[in-house]
Amino acid sequence: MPIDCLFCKIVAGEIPVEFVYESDTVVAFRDINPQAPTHVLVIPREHISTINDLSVEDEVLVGSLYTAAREIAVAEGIADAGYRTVMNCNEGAGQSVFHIHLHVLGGRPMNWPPG
Ligand code: DGP
Repeated sequence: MPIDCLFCKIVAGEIPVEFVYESDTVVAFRDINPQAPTHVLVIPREHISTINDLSVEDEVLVGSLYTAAREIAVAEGIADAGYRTVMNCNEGAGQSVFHIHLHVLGGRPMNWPPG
């Protein structure tokens, strides 16, 4: 685990956060700065810094982020109305925590294109 990774500390339980979903490979919790009525972050337990660091061995793990998102959307009651999943890569795209995470946003209309 990288010494200063905030999300690794959350996975390890060093920073108390309520998980809205957890499995052997991923956990999910509410964003501290929500941009929609539902704003959940789904992260792998394993540290991966950015999308650029993914390898073919991670394909199942990345898929599990999405199946978690689907379950969360159902539990949050936003699956039918629609929701957005976003994973930012590097600063230029707005990534601020360098442990990959899938944003799950819903509960309001979503605009396109995103800002
Ligand atoms: P991004 O900008 O794509 O790297 O998203 C990082 C998100 O992480 C951002 O929306 C705010 C959220 N976040 C940062 N620190 C914490 C924290 O300590 N707890 C929680 N729950 N969310 C955090």
